Amino acid sequence: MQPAHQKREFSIPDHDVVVAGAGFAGLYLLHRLRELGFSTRVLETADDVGGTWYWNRYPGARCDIQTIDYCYSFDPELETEWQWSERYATQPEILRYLQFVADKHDLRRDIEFSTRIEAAVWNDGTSLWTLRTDRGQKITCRYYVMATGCLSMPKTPDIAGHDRFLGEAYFTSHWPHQGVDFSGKRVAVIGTGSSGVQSIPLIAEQAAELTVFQRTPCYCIPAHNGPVPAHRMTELENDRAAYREAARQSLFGVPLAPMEVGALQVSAEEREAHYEDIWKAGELLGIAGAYADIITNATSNETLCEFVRDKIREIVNDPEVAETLCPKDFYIATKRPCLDTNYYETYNLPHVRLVDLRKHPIETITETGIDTTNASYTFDAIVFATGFDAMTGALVGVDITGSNGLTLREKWSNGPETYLGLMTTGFPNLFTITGPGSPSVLSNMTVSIEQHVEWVSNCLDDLRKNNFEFIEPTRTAEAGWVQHVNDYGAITLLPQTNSWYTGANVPGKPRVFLPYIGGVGPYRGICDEVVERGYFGFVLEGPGKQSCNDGVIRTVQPDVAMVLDMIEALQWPRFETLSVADARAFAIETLTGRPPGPDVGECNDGTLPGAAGELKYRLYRPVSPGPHPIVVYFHGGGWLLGSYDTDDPFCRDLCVQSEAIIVSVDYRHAPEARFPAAPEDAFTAVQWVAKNAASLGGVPGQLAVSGWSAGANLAAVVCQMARDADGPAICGQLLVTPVTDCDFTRESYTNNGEGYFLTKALMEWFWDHYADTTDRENPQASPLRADKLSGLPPALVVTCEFDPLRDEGIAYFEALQAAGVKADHLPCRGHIHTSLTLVDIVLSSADARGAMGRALGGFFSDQTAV
Ligand code: N01
Repeated sequence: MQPAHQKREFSIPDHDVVVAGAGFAGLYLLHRLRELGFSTRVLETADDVGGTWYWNRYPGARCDIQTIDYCYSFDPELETEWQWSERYATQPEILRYLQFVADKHDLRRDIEFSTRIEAAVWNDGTSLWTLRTDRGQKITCRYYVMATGCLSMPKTPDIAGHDRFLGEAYFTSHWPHQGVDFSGKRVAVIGTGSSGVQSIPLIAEQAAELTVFQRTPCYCIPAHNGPVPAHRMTELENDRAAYREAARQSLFGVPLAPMEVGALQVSAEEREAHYEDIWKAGELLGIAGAYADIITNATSNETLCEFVRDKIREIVNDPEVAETLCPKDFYIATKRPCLDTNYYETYNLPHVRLVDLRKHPIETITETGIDTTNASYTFDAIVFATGFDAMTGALVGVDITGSNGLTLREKWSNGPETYLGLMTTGFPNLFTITGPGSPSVLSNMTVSIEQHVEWVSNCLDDLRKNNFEFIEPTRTAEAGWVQHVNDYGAITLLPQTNSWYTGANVPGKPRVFLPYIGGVGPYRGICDEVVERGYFGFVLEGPGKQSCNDGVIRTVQPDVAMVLDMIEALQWPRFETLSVADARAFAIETLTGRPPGPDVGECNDGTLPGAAGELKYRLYRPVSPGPHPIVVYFHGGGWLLGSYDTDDPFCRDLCVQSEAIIVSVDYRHAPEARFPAAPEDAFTAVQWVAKNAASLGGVPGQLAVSGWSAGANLAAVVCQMARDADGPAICGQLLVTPVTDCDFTRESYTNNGEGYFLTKALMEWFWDHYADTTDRENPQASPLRADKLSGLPPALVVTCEFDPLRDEGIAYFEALQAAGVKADHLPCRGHIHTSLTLVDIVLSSADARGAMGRALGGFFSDQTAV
């Protein structure tokens, strides 16, 4: 928690709130804040309302979310007073709509047009923002809200000679109000993002010649503009309130049911038919939501990429042009796809040509045209559709100085840091509408804007009601949120693509995945939870008072949270409430339909002699030619559940990652065979594998052990038994979230004993079935209790932050180290006991699995067999 400001004064400002921008966000904010009785002033650079729809007047400018969704929902009257003429309305119609809203609610009287905020300075002495405008005004306010839009700061042209051209030069982002007539002209368009794709067909209709300069092709699907589809209109009109609420709770801000299956879980024919439907439907969100895994699984994604490429090849007559228009180096929906009208068809026109800047980059713009590395082109007009300094450009474009004298530009020099995309530490009482770290551009903007406007205005109302006049996020909360935003991005393919989502389109901009991809409904839930928990993660101050409920709002990895949510939704019974037989049956049932894990070279089942009868095993062999080192693996399941094949995807993954043979062996289970049956079997199995290494395709002497949970307990115990029995030689132990002790009092049991799938009660149940209390302290049950830990093979101990077993895993690692054993610890932040074995489900554990594979490889290459 930050220290309270000792003598915070709260001077009287000119206005309670100043809002920058009179687009969708600024207009609604003004309306809302006025309703709540805050004196509010909106400052707007343009000479009228509209924001992005004021500036982007290029031919073909339209929304790419259906207009019945891309509109306000706060005013029930407005819903019926305004009728959209088209499914995707044009810029003039959307601008008229915003003007209509401004008139209806008499908003203009509190908007100062043609006024740009140049600087804003926080004064700690008065607890006010002082804003300086380009008209020389100095305005003070208690709260300053940036409603400046995510795509409002055009990218500075980064093409040599861009100011040399003596003909007509236009920017799609600042199009002349009177329009442009290209008739009879030779025109160049640079850029093939949404703005280029929308304007190119219409410019081609007028121009004598059109040359498109393309650096990166985009994926487009046809908009099929026209009337709003009847079924959507009916849905809306049947129950407007329910429709709007569904949008608010949805992933992208449009009430579309999410797909639950992955692209590879259906046949190629079914997939193709589904993609045809998406192509015919003409809906942008249909692409990102085509299948549940389209933005997380590269192979799934590629099926849709290839479908769109085939469409391009069908439409465009010249195969070479078609191939140039096919995106090949990024996954679909990892940057915003485009909705088009006749875009690809335009390249069949005789007066339209495409220049591939990947082959021949622009060298310079000249007085008369454009020179690439292999040709000189002459033009009457050049259109720059080169995009925006997105999400942060407009925010750091104002010279904003916070409480510690740091500017926002300086604070964000390595990328934006926000709490919820709403506020940033060091800049009290400054709010950003749809700021970086919120769903914003990954959603229907109007839904996200309304949610932020309502959150901010309700927040100001709450502050006032409680006699607070100061709000600022804590560093802990902000750092935690930034981590969560990054964690979410990392389980998708999006951060891998060069796009304006990552800042990669602007030279020198730090590469950070800017928006929050957790979905608008879940995000709304988080923002509401923050309020319900007393503005969790914020410092609130008022005359003579301060409050702070500090912490991180989301700590569990996002995909782990989804697994936990799914378990809760399916109302899985708690294992410890079942009979052992039912628990075993249910454990098997939970494996149905799980992803199979990666392919291995070979997978064979066999039997080997255990301590008291035969044991089954499954052997996984790498694809590469052998012989290979061998890892004997013991499955998890609390010594009661599971078998040699239940950790199948995990064993496959270990095999692929380590390039070693994995032999997953069974062992007798409790309660039928209680302690010490399991370690006896485990040790016998290791002895047998060591002896038969060559015939199994292994390298004799290159033997490691591994296991997960109770299996990791056995792996650890076997290492001690092998040391004490003078063999077999084991060159490494990979212990994944091991049980190492029978003590339930460690902090991780207290903190993580409930709510993270493996519970304290379940561990007690396992121990009760496995071992008598007198046996539990035996090192062959609790390896941490061994008198001697020296002389053991090198170890990697993997622990998960939200695992009751975390601290005993750490204790074992520390004890090994203290005993001189070469031991490493891999702590997995935000993970639970089961995270690592859920291959292709918990994608965020993939790096840890890679590290485990490398560690196994390291055991063998070190050849320090003990
Ligand atoms: O900008 P963009 P946009 N030399 O960044 C190229 C929203 N929007 O204005 O990818 C040569 O997507 C650049 O090439 P590359 C929507 O969210 C919505 O079109 O950097 N080329 C790219 O092809 C959209 O995503 C609508 O290799 C250069 C293009 O210029 C976002 O705004 C309509 C270059 C820029 O594409 C931005 O779209 C319009 C250079 N130096 C916009 N620099 C709707 O439909 C850049 N390019 C609602």
